[in-house]
This record gives sequence, C-alpha cells and structure tokens, in this order.
Amino acid sequence: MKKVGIVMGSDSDLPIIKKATDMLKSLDIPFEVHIYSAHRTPEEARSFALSARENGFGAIIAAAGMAAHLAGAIAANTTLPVIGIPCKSSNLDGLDALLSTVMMPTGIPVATVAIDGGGNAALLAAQIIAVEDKELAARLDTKRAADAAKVLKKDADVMSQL
Ligand code: RP5
Repeated sequence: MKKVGIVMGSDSDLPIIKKATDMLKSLDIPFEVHIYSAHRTPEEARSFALSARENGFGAIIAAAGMAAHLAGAIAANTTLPVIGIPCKSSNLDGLDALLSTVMMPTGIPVATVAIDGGGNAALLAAQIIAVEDKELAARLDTKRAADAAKVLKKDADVMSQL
C-alpha cells in the first residue's frame, strides 16, 4: 500500500498531526511524519516533495500555521495530491493560515481541509489511496457505517435526556 507523507511546519503543530496519525493508524495505513518548514528549512521541504513519489507515497498532508506556505511549497515540487491543514496558531485564530493554504493560484492545487482538521486530512488521504485499494475502500465504508450508527444511537437517546 502507498504511504501517507505528513509534514508539519513546527513541533507546535503536533496536536493537530496527532489527530491525523490516530486516524491513519485506525485504518491501518502506513505513514511517515516530518517537521519541515517552508520558511525555516525550505531545502528539506523541497527535497522531501521532489522524492515523495519514488519513495512510495500516495498522498501528502502538510500542516502549518500563520503565513502557511508549506502545503503550497510541497505541492510546487510534486504532482502527488497534497492536502493542506491550516493550523490555528496565532492571534488570527487560523484565518491567516486558512487563506494562505486555500488560495492557491491555478496550476498548483492544494486540497484544503478545515482549520485544525487533522482527522479529515487523514480521511481524505485514505480515500485517495483507496481509489486503487479495494480493501481500504471497504474499511472506509465500515467506518462510515459505524459513525452513522453512533449518530442514530444519539438520535434514539436524545428525547430521554430532555
Ligand atoms: C508555522 O508557524 C508552523 O507551522 C507553526 O504553526 C507556526 C508557529 O511555529 P513555531 O513558532 O511554534 O515554531 O510555520
């Protein structure tokens, strides 16, 4: 199975990445995590992106806050799908990172999830890899059904709490 590459701009983004790695583990998807910054270690970020396809990755998650250029910088150097997580790490509550990540110019796409959306970033990466992996697609179907069952249980319980 293809691996998911996860890159974060700083170790301060780790709580968001943990949500993604927990999700990938629950789906039995291999991953690799790195701290590479678009600003502080641009050469390492570039080199990771350039070699990602030949190194067995099928999708890359890039998480960064503030003037968040990491996902775009990674996407500039690979045609693998790149999923950006804007992280809430400044006085602007993540709106700065959201706009920096989502507003990519035509030619270099970044699929951007919600601010701090580590779980959905992992699920989107899983869905990309599942295009060519029927067993993973079945695990995703099972998870969807289990999530729906939890909501229906809450629906059944809600009147008794009110
Ligand atoms: C970004 O700047 C990082 O992704 C992080 O979200 C933010 C702050 O980084 P630190 O100053 O906490 O290292 O590049």
